[in-house]
Amino acid sequence: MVTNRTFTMIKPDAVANGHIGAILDDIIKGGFKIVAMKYIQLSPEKAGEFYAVHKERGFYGELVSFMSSGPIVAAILEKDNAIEDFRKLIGATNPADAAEGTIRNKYAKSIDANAVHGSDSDENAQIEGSFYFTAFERF
Ligand code: RTP
Ligand code: MG
Repeated sequence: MVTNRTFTMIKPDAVANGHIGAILDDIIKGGFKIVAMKYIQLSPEKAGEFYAVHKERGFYGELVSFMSSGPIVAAILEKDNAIEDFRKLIGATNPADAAEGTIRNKYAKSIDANAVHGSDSDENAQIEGSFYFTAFERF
């Protein structure tokens, strides 16, 4: 398994608010290389499938409806220590707790509309990347 990769989505709020360019710029300046990328809108079914791990959580319904509410950018990123470094770059889940200068601090409005996703483990990065991209679509 490739372990120096993570998976991200620029969520519907950040896309709608015009932050795709700024967020990609932060990601690239943060030392990440883009190895796959697409602009896509999830159906509620596909969003539910992606977030199936959160099915039992109280926020699942809202999360699925939010994530299917508009287009997103999905990407696989590469860097040494990618999982941990990317979560540092994006900041805490709740933007109110996100450190100064992080992507969520700069571009997120609420815990639901929190601008970006970042994988939480090598295993999930692999699963999430494969949800969006075939082997042919990755470098
Ligand atoms: P993500 O997966 O989006 O990178 O965020 P995360 O690991 O920091 O958070 P996670 O626990 O995986 O939750 C996934 C997304 O669900 C929303 N959420 N809402 N209302 C709540 O208490 C709550 N908790 C989580 C967030 O939008 C979070 O990004
Ligand atoms: Mg997560």
